[in-house]
Amino acid sequence: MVHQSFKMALSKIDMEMDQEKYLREVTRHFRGIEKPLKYGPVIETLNDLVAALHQEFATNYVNIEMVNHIMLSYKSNPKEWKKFAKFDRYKYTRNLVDAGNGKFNLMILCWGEGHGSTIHDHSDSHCFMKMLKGELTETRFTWPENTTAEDHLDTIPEGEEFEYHDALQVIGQRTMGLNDVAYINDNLGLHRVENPSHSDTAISLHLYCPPFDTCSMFEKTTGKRLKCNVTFWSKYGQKVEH
Ligand code: 2CO
Ligand code: FE2
Repeated sequence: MVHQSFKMALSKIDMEMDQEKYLREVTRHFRGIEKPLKYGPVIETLNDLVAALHQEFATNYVNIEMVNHIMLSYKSNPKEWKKFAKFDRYKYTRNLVDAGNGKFNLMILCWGEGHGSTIHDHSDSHCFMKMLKGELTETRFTWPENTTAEDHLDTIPEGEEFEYHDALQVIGQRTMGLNDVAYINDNLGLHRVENPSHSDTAISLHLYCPPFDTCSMFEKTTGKRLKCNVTFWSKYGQKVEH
């Protein structure tokens, strides 16, 4: 009887628990892992990686440590991903590899020499970023302080123009090399990612769960926030016409 009601409770959770809500909730606690798990699946190819991710996201109970393990375990093989690696001359490109049945997005980002992102958030999703080629520097920032010009009224000299600054603070910086994985979510801050090389390109594999198509960009010196759409340069190896 006890067993029966336990099963009923579980199936109720299964039906009612929206995976997106569940993943966003785990976002508050997960911090990323640096070594593959001892008991995780063996990932030898990009196809293995995609298959393992589909298996992991098949139910509502995604083990985010396992997702991290899968990203860490894959060893970059250019032959497997080169059909997705499409560059633009002026900015980094986002190339969709797999839409994960709507539960995650797997994509390859191609960074030309010196290309970089704005400072941005990740729309409350998990973001795993793995190096496939070259190096990327990730700089993390605090969220802008939640203050308004009114908080500064007593410090504004009367009759003078007040320019309100709320600069973002740097929390940390790291340079990632081949096969490294970085993890970020909104609780860990904002980031900017840049290819520090002026002679080599860089390529990275990103997994976002849940997927998102808008995020916010931030101005470093003012903390000003701007909502923006994120788009794909190509999908499944085919260029997207805008
Ligand atoms: N988040 C950025 C994007 O999806 C890339 S920086 O690494 O997370 O365009
Ligand atoms: Fe990012």
